[in-house]
Amino acid sequence: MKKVLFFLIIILLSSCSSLYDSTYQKPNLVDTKTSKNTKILHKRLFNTAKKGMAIGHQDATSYGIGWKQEDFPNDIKSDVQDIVGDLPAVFGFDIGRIELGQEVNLDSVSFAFMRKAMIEAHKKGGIITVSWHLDNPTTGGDSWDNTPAVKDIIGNGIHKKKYAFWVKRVADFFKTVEYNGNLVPIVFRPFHEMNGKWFWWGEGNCTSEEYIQLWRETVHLLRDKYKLHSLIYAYSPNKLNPFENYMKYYPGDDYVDILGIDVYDFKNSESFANSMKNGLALIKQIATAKNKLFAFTETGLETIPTENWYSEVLYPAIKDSGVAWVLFWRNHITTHHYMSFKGHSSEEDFKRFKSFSKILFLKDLPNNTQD
Ligand code: BMA
Repeated sequence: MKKVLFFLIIILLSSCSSLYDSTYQKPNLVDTKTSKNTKILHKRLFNTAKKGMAIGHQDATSYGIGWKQEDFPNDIKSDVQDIVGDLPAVFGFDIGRIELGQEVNLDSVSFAFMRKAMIEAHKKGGIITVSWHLDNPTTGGDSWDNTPAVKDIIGNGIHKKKYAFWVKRVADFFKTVEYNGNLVPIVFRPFHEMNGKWFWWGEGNCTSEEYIQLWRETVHLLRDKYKLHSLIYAYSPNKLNPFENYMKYYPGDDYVDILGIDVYDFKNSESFANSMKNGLALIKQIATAKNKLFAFTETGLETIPTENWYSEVLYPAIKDSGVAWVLFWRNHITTHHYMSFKGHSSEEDFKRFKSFSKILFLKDLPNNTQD
C-alpha cells in the first residue's frame, strides 16, 4: 500500500511539473489556483511568441462581410478562412451586455452562439481572447457614455452591489464555456484603452487610482469570490501620445499576466508605423523585465484602402516585435471592417502576408496539448 501511494505521489508530482523546464519556467500568474488548461494556454502563448505571432480576428466566426453564422458548427465560416484556407489562430469575442443578463451582445451576437463558437475554437486548438464593452453602471448608457462611474462601483460606491452582480454574470457565463468537462481557458482583456477619453473607465473620467482599484476588485470578484479559474488577464492601453506613461493605469504585477497595446492606423501609414514600433518596443521592454507575455491586442486600418497594407505597412513593424499575437478588429460591414475578405482589394496582399513564416494561423500554432 505504501509503495502504491509513493508511486501515486511521484506520478502526481511529475504531471504537475511537466509543463515547466529550463526554457519555460513556471510563470507567476494572477490566479495561483488557475486550471491546468489555463496554464497550458499560457505556455502555448509563450511558445507561439518564440515561433512568430498568432493572427487573430474579432468575431471571426460569428459574422463577416455579407454573412452571419447560421449552421454552426457544421459549417464554420470566416472571412479569413475564405481567403487563405485556414482559420485565424486567435478568436476575439466581446461580452458587452452580458452584465445586463441580455441574450445578445452589443453587436447582436447571441451569447448562446458565442459559447458554441468559443468551445469550437478551443476544440480546434485556437486561442480565445475576450474584451468587455460594458454599459455605464451609473447612467445605463453604453461604454462610450463617459459620465464618471468608476467611483460608484469601487470601494463602498453606491453601485458596488450592482457591479458585483454584473461580474457574477460574467463569471457565470465563463463557467458555461466548457469542453470535455474542463473550462475553456480565456485571455480576458477588460477595461481596455483606458488612457483614451472615450470610455467611462478612461482618462479624465476616473483617476488612475480609481481605475487600478476597479481592476483589482474585478479580479478579486472573478477569482476569489466567484472562484473562476480559467482566465489569463491582459492589460491594454491605447497607443501612447508623447510623454504618456504606459504604466499610469497598470494594476500591478500580481494583477496582470499579459501586457498589450491597441494601435490603429487612421489612414496615415507613417504615423501608424511609428506609434506601432514605439508601442511594441515599449511593451516588449517592460514585459521582458517582468517576465510576462506581451501582445498586439488590437489593430487595423478601417476598410484597408492602403495598398499592400498588411505586407508593407504592418508586417515590417511587427515581424521582430516578439508579440504573441496580433488581433484585427471586426468585419461588420463594408464601411466598418478591419480584416480582408474575398473580393476585397487587399485580398492578394493578405495572402502574401500569410505566406511569411512568422505569421501564424490556426494550423501553424505550436502543439495543442489541452484536454
Ligand atoms: C468598436 C466598433 C463598434 C463595436 C465595438 C464593440 O470598435 O466596432 O461598432 O460595437 O467595437 O465590438
